[in-house]
Amino acid sequence: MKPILRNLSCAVAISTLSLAMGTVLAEKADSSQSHEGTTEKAYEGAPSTIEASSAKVTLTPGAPPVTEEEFEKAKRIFFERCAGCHGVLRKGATGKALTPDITLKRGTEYLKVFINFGSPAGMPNWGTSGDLTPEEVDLMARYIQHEPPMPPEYGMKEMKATWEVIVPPEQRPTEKMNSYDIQDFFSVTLRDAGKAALIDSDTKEIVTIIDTGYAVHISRLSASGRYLFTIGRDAKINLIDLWMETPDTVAKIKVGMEARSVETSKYKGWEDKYAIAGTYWPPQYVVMDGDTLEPLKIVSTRGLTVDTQEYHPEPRVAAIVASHERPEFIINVKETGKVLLADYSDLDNFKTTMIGAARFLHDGGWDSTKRYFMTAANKSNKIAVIDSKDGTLEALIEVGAIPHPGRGANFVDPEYGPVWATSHLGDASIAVIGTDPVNYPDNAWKVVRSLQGQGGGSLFIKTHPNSTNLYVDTALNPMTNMSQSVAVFDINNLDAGYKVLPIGEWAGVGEGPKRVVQPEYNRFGDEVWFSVWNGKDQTSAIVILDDQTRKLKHVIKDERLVTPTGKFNVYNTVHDRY
Ligand code: DHE
Repeated sequence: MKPILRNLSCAVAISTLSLAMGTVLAEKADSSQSHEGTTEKAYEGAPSTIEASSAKVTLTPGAPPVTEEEFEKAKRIFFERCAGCHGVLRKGATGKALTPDITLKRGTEYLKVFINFGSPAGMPNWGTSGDLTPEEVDLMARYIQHEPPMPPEYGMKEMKATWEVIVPPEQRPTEKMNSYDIQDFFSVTLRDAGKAALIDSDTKEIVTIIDTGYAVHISRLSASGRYLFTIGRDAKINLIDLWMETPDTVAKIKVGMEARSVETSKYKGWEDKYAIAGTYWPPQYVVMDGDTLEPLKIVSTRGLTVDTQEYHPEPRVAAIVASHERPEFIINVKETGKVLLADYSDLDNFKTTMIGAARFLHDGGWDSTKRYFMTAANKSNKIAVIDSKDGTLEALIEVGAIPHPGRGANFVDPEYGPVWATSHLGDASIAVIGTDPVNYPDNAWKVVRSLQGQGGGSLFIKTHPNSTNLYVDTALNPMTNMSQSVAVFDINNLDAGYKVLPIGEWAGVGEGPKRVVQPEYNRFGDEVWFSVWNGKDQTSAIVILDDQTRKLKHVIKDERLVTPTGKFNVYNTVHDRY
C-alpha cells in the first residue's frame, strides 16, 4: 500500500492542512471566536492516513447518484478532512454520526447548507471558508448519503509483511557505545517532517535525526531506558537503540493504517520484554516483542459503548500506559469509553479486564504513586481514575470543558496534599484533584482547586518533583498572545495566580503562528523545554528556561527542526515523572 504522502495531490492537501494547523486556522479562529469548538476542531482535524482508494465502495439505494470518479474524490476529501471528527465509518466521534439512516432523511440541500456554513457546535464552514468549492460541497452532501466505504482490515499477515529487523539483537552493542548521558536525551517529534530529533540536554546539540512514520506522534521508552519507540500517524513504529555509537533504528513495523499510541512493559520482571501499539484503524491493539517488534498478539476493540450499550464498529485506541502493579497494559478505548487492562503474562490465555468509564477516552497519566491512572473522558468532561492495583474504577470526576492533560502534572499542594492536575481545551480552568486516599481521604478524587489559567485551548500542563513551578500551555487558543505564551503558577502560592512568559517572542523566529506547546523538563528538573511550533516552511525553535529563575537559558534553532511538537525526556518518560 502506498503511503498517502507519495500521492502528490494528497501531499498538497496534507501540507495545506498542516499549514492550516499552523497558520490558517489561527487566523480563521481569530475571526470566529464565537464559533464554539473551533479550537477543538483545529486539533481534531489532522488528515487520516488511510489511503482512500483502499476503502471499498457500497452504493446505497435511494441515495443521490455519485459517479465512480466522484466517489474516489469524495472518499479522499472525507478521509483527509472529515474522518478525524466523524470517524472513518461515520459512526460519530467528536463530530456527529453521518450514517445513511440519518443523512438520507436530511437530504442533499440540507446537508449542503451544513457543509457550506458549518455549525455553532463546531462543524467548520468548509464552503464559505473556501476550503471546498461549491461543486465539492455538493459532492460531499451526496456522498455522505451512501454507506461509508470500509477500509481494509489489517492483521498478522499485513503486519509481518512490513516488519523489518535491521540489526538483530545478537548484533547489537552489549554496552553503551557512546559517551552521551542518554538518560537526559530528548526525543523531539518533528511533526511535518516525519522525523524525530534526538537532542542531548548537556550540549543542547542535535545528536541525530531519524526518519520515522508520517506525522510522528509520540515517543516512549523501554523500562531500561535503552530503547526508544516512536509511532507515526501512519502506524509505523521505529525501535531505536540508544546504546549505538549514533543511536539509530534497529527494527520497524507498520501495525495498521492509522495510530497514535505506543508503550512498553514496565512491571518488575517484564522490563523491555513487550511493546504494545494501539491503532485508530483498524480499531485494535497489538502486543509485540520488545527487542524486535515481532507482532505476537492482535486484539480487536470493537464492541459496545459504556453508556447506551450500542455496537460501535470503530472504537479507536487512544492512550496506553504500562502498569507498575501488575503485568498489564492499560488501554483507553475512545468511542466505547472503556478502559482495558490487558494481562501480558500469558499471551495464549490472554485475559483482559474491561472497566466502564465514560466517552471519549483520550489521554492521561499516573498519579505520583503510579497506582492510579488518571485519564480524560473528553466529551464527558470527566477524569476517570483507574486503580491499577485492584483493577477497578476508583472514581469519575466532573471537571471543566474537554479536559486535555497530556499525562497531567503531579505535585504536593500546600493545603490539600498530593494532587494531579489537568488543563482544558474548552475553558480556562485547571482542575487540581486530590490523589491521596490514605493521608487525605477527604480530598481524594475531588477537585480541590479550580485555578484560572490564561484561556482555553490548552493541551499540556507540566511540573517536576524538583520544581515548584506549574506550566500550562494554551497552544490552541485563538488569541495569538495566548497561543504564543505560557502561564506559570507558583505551586507554593497558587492563589497568587499565574505569570505569563512570552516564549514565542523569546524564540526570535520571526513570522508565523509560533504556537508554544508541551512543556517538558530535563531529568533533574532544573530546565524546562518548550516547542515553538511554526508552519512547515517557517523557522521553529525549542526554547529552554532556567526553571528556578524562569529566565531564558537557551534557544535551539536549526533548519532541521521542522515543526517540533512533543518532546520526551528519556529519564522522565521511563520513570513516568510529570
Ligand atoms: Fe496528540 C498524545 C491523539 C493531535 C501532540 N495524542 C496523544 C495521545 C493520543 C493522541 C491518543 C496519547 C498517547 C499515549 O499516551 O499513549 N492527537 C491525538 C489525536 O487524535 C489528535 C486530536 C488529532 C490527530 O489527528 O492526530 C491529536 N496531538 C495532536 C496535535 O495536533 C499535537 C498538538 C501536535 C502533533 O505533534 O501532532 C499533538 N499528542 C501530542 C503530544 C502527545 C500526544 C505531544 C504526548 C503528550 C505527552 O506528554 O505524553
